[in-house]
Amino acid sequence: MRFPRSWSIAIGGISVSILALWLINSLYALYVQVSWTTPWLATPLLIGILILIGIAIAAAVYYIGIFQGWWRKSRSKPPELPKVPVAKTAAATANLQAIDRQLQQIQDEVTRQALIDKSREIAENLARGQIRVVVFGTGSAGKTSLINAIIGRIVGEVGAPMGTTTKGEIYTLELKGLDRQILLIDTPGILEAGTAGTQREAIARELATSADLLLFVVDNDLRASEYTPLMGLAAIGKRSLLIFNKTDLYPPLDRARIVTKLQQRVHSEIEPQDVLAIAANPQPVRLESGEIFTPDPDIFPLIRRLAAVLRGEGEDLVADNILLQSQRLGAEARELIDAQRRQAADRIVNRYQWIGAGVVTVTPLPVVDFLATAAINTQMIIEIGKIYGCDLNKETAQELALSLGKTLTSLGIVKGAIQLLSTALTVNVTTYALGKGIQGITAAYLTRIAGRSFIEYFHQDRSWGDGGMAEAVQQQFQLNRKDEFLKAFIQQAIASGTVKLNETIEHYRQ
Ligand SMILES: Nc1nc2c(ncn2[C@@H]2O[C@H](COP(=O)(O)OP(=O)(O)O)[C@@H](O)[C@H]2O)c(=O)[nH]1
Ligand SMILES: [Mg+2]
Repeated sequence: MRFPRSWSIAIGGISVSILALWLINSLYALYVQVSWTTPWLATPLLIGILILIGIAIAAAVYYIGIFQGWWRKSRSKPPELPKVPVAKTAAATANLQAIDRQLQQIQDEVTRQALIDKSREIAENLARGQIRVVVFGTGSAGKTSLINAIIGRIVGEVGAPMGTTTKGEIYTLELKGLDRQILLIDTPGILEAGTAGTQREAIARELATSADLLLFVVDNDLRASEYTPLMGLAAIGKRSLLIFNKTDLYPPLDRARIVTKLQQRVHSEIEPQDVLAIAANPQPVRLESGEIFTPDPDIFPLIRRLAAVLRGEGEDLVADNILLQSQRLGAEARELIDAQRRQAADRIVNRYQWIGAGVVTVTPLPVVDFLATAAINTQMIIEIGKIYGCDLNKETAQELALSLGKTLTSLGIVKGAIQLLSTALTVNVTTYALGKGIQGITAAYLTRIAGRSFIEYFHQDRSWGDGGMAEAVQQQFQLNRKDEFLKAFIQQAIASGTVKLNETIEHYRQ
């Protein structure tokens, strides 16, 4: 037979009290006795014994606690935040720092400042820790009505004409069980008529791209103008809910058909449970009795799903988005730096191509095969390398120049270039007769092919790519043989004095 719990507590309590009384009594007797014999010892002895008893009780409680598992919970408590977002947040922070270093390399001050501001904004968003829920979709689909319904009070002007919302309007929400504050952001719609609409659309798209979570509102099956941006955003990893609003306008069967259709259309990027049917602001209906009746908003499925997503994925959504944004910013910065480097490298190639041409024209080389070697200046290679942050020594540059020269010759590009330019010259410059100038302009042309090939080589971190040097060179030859380009190239040759009009006829035959 088991004792009731209250009985055990009572018996235990009485026993402990009796023991305590006995202890106090014994201590008192001891104290009296000692103070008779050695009075100075009585008080320190009593205090010492009390301390010992205290320690004994504490130790007993501690070990009973271990046995009962009292301390286990607080000791091995799991961390509050799941590990993944913490790692992602750290990754996002590291990424932003790397981007800041990259941004310093951008020469154009206005562009650099704009990107630095963007980077700062992302960092601030990360620090602020709010979840940005952006409501996006076609004008008049009911975005503002949806926000009104969620907030439960009128927060924005809701009207039938398109373009009620001209800029992003922000409302804050708190959700039980979620530490982060939620920002509900209303956007102007997409697909509005007129230029003002286009501008607003750009703002809306920008806001949608910055969202942690996207609520994409439609009021029927998806149009192409809705499908493209929605799938585009979902494809870059934007967490999205597709909301079919104004369901009160459809009979139940049609409503279900549209929902199924929507689920099928977006299934590659959006889960079926994230396609939700609501009526944010149902229109009044006339009852059979003739009474006018306005149904309540039907947004419960959305609220439930929204809460589940935010509670379940909130941390992930913020971290993912920050990472996504910083990656986009990084890509933008890389592209800019890349364009900047290409421009600088092109200037170098331009300079060297006419220098080389001059040298060849002054000292004509008898053998065509030397042309390529003469055209590739090792200093040009070193300078291009420097732009891409690569310090080449003279020997390496010479080796590169030599092997590229050989490749140009062995692929027949030297002869090809002579032919190409001879034809282009006779077609484009009527007063020109083929003379020794052809060697100069061919040298310039080969310098360009070589220079462009080296730009690609350094751009790809000193690699010629899968097809090797030969393919890289061929590709540049193909890219630089278009009539338009040749015409402009010849104009440049004339301007630089490499090709002189009415030159004394001195037939060049190889
Ligand atoms: N029948 C019906 N009309 C709605 C519903 N939600 C919004 N509307 C109407 O659609 C029009 C545009 O709504 P609004 O919220 O301004 O759309 P927004 O441009 O996307 O912000 C307004 O006339 C709303 O009353 C709905 O659930 N049912
Ligand atoms: Mg609106």
